[in-house]
Amino acid sequence: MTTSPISESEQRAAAAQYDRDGFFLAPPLIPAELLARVRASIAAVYAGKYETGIPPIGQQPKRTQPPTTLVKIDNSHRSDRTILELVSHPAIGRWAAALTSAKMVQVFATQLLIKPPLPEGQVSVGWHQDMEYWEPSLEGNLFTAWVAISDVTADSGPMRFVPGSHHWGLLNSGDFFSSNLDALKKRIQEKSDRDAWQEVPAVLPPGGVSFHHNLTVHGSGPNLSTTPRVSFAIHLRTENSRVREGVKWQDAGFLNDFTDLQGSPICYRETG
Ligand SMILES: O=C(O)CCC(=O)C(=O)O
Repeated sequence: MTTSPISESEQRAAAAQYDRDGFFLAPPLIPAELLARVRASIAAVYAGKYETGIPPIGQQPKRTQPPTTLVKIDNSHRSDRTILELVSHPAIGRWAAALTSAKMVQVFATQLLIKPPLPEGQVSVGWHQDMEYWEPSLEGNLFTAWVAISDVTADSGPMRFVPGSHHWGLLNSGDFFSSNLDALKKRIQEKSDRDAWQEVPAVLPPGGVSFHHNLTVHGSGPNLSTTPRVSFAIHLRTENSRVREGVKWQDAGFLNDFTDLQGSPICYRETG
């Protein structure tokens, strides 16, 4: 677990890697003590118990059994103070700022993702670019931090990134909700007019964090381990981003109003 400040040379190397590849795997950032509390909060939210009385976005089924499909719970940080503490953790903010040279970093949406261990073909996350989902409402410097709560091993269906794909432009050819990764890969290759395709798995220990650019192509395969893969995707913006003209927050779905600091907490602000 790294709490130490990020040195200038470390920052330069990390930012260069992020610019080149479109993603970066930070050293583990979240203390074990917080992870233990977050796991208890996840169990409560999963069961429909909301500490703040605010439900997550969208219809949540009554859950009394372990999951049999991908669980995606949007904005549970509004429902639970410990989850809010995690997603706005200053260590995530510091690394986010270091990678993007930001003066300010703000959370604008989160997803709790639980991928149960199930055979091939049943639960994957289809190749996509995050911007496909944000482009109607937002523009500018937007990106994602992904925090491993469980041990994300090579066989647990880790996220996989296609390095350099953030230079391919917005392709609008992905689908988070499809498990047909091969068909999506073909569609993305055709649209981007590229045969070359490399995949890098983001294997992370509990508390490990990856960051990816809003145009980086990513997805994940089935969880072939014996335990659920548990994580949070934390969607972030810098001061160099904005709501598109004419967009009203009530029409922006799972995106939180930037002026609502409970829904959109600030996790980094430059001082001095
Ligand atoms: O958890 C995954 O496998 C995919 C998550 C994702 O698409 C994201 O964090 O943007």
